[in-house]
Amino acid sequence: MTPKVPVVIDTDTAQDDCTALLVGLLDPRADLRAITVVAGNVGFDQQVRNAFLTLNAAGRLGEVPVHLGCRRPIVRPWESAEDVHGDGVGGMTMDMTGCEPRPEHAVDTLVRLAAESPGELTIVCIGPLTNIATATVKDPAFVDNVGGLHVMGGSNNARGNITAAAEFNFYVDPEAAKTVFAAGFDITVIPWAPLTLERAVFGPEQLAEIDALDTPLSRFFTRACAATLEFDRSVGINGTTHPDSLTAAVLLHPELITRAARYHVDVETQGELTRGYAAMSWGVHGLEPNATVVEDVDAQEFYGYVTELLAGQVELASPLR
Ligand SMILES: [Ca+2]
Repeated sequence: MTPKVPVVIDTDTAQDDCTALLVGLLDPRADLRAITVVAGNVGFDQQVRNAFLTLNAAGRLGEVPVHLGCRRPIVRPWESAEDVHGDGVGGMTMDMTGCEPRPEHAVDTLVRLAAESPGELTIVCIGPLTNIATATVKDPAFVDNVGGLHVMGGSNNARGNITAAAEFNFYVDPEAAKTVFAAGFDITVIPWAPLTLERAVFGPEQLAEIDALDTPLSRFFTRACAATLEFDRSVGINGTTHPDSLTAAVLLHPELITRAARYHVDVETQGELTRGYAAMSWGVHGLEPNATVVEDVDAQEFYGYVTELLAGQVELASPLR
């Protein structure tokens, strides 16, 4: 049997973060050791509720600890994407009795879990990089103890989403992103554009197929994606976007990656128009590469992988409303 991949998912839990958590919770290759929450998409406490809703949807409530991380970016005030995501789960609720986050702060959890198995843990970073940067500052050994980071963020010489220049995760906490890319981690980047827009959008026919699965997981997916789908259509994207779940999926199934290259990645913190812009230099500017950027994936295989997960049957501890 293939050994399991030890992983923590660091998330600003809304919409596709939920699908990424499902990947970590349902794929037998994943050994998901913790979920750590960071300020990002929607209100912090709503993100925590969304994490518990997703644990329940996966039938794994109580099995994976949830830790609360930084409630705002390092330097700047928090900016939400609630206009994109609503509450992040399409208004779903459940009885939250017993859904208690662990008392340990997420930054301490990241430091501890990395130290417990040096070189083995991969952190799937699908929100702003505030927790990761803070852990980097807190423990000088953290960089070496972490096996790798799979980072969803930036665009590879292409358009942003929150501004023309910047993708949301790096825009919200550019100082954190800059810190992380300068720290010396083994980083794999899954960018917003062009990769996500070309390879990780589920269009109307695919969403109808998922709907037709009619499992508790497919119903959860459809509801969690509904608000974002409306927003995506309003900005000319004909489907739901899945950068976060792609990030988790390529960690567990690197064969989904059909092209990747070494880049030097740095993040703009000063620009008047380019806050959070990821400068991805492709090797001709005399800069030492510090990240592997995923350039292409097998979109059909990725979609098939997600639908297979959603087709599975799970037992819910608490009914979703
Ligand atoms: Ca996210």
